[in-house]
Amino acid sequence: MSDILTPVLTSRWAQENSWTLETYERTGGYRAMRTALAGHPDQLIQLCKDSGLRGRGGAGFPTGMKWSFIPQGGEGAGAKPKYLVINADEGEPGTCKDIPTMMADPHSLIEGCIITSYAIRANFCAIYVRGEALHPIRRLRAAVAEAYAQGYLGTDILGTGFDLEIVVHAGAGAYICGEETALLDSLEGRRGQPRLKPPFPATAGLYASPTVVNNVETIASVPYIVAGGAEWFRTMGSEKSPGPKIYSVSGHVERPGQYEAPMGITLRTLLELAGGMKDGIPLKFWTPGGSSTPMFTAEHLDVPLDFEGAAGAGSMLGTTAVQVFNETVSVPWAVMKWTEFYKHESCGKCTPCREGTYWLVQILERMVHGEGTESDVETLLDVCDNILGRSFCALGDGATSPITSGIKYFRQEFLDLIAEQPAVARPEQLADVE
Ligand code: L3W
Ligand code: SF4
Repeated sequence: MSDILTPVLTSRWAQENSWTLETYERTGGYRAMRTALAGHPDQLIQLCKDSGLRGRGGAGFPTGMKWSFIPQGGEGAGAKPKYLVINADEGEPGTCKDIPTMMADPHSLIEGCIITSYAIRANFCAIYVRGEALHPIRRLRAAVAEAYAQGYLGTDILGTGFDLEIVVHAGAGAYICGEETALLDSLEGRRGQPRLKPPFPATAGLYASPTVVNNVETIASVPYIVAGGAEWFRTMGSEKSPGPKIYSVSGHVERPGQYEAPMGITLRTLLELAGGMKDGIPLKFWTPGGSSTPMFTAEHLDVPLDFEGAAGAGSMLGTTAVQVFNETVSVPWAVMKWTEFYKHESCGKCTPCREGTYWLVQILERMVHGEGTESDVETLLDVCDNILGRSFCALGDGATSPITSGIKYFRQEFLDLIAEQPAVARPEQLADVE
């Protein structure tokens, strides 16, 4: 099984003091930066395009193409500055890949930030970290300080004439601030709520200037692409979804954790890596990429977990947060808990999501507590239909995924709640889930 483990992004995680500059440099760190700064920025954009790297935050947008949207030229007086913003507001339920990356290998992200900033001609980079993640914030700040002290950040980096400042910014703990434009508002000191797109951040982002917003894992991949080349990167994964990926596996498995593997791995293989189902109790349902991605069942064990494979089977790759649930778990109960999360995190800006998530929770809670009515399943689907595609941002759409997919695969379980009115609210069900 070890032959399918890459590892690239996690290659330093087991090293002693893996987070220090000393370990990073001893294991080849900051060499890619030297290579990159010796070349032309446009070569880096082309390299990123050639590698096929796609955004690791959920949407899979081609990274090199995003960089190329930053307008170049017009560097004289009046030209707007360019910015790089790292979305480290990891908040999607089940997602735990960016925080471990920042804890174990913060310099890979910093080196990626330097190379990317040079490529897009940015002299300022903000890393927006989820506010609750105190330890990663401290570790990242310590690593940034090390990089400044070594001359890798600041003015005239390594005598190349390139200047870069990096600021590690702590968010205030709102899921919506993982949406890129809400994140930008929050970074500017405003209440984090999504902006209308277009204009996309590449045109008008931070302080209305051209801004690349990329996920931590995306940018941490960049030094490896510069060091190994586009062809090497494409030896992993599939043609349209190349490269390695960190899958966060949680729930009813023997060994929950982060597993790095080439894009396109299946749940069947991931389960083998994670020691199989906990206590041998069979699989019932799972999410390929967090709760915002429609759930899968035991029928989907061989779906390739890349952007095309997940979409082809009716879901999304999302953040590759693989949450695994065994047969003891009530689907309506799990769906209710996820929906409570979305209701709580809805920013309230638009009516379909603000009101819709409220009503979804009302209906699910009364069903789960044995007080449902015969029309509840259809009402749930109707409310979802009025949220999906009618909300201002992806949070509203994501809130409907657990419900519509749960009813799609387990409709009878919802109907049984009404027919039998059993008491199924059993929070202790997941007490042993790590
Ligand atoms: C310039 C254009 N730029 C698109 C850029 C856009 C963004 C990226 C992707 O949502 C998904 C969501 C969550 N000119 C452009 C352009 N861009 N067209 O490309 O954009 P988009 O709109 O496809 O997606 P998004 O708004 O970034 C991300 C899902 O991921 N998700 C994520 C959850 C949470 C986390 C987390 O906790 N860290 O990621 C899980 O499934 O639901 O569908 O940069 O500007 N013409
Ligand atoms: Fe806010 Fe929800 Fe509307 Fe997004 S969909 S803008 S989170 S209310």
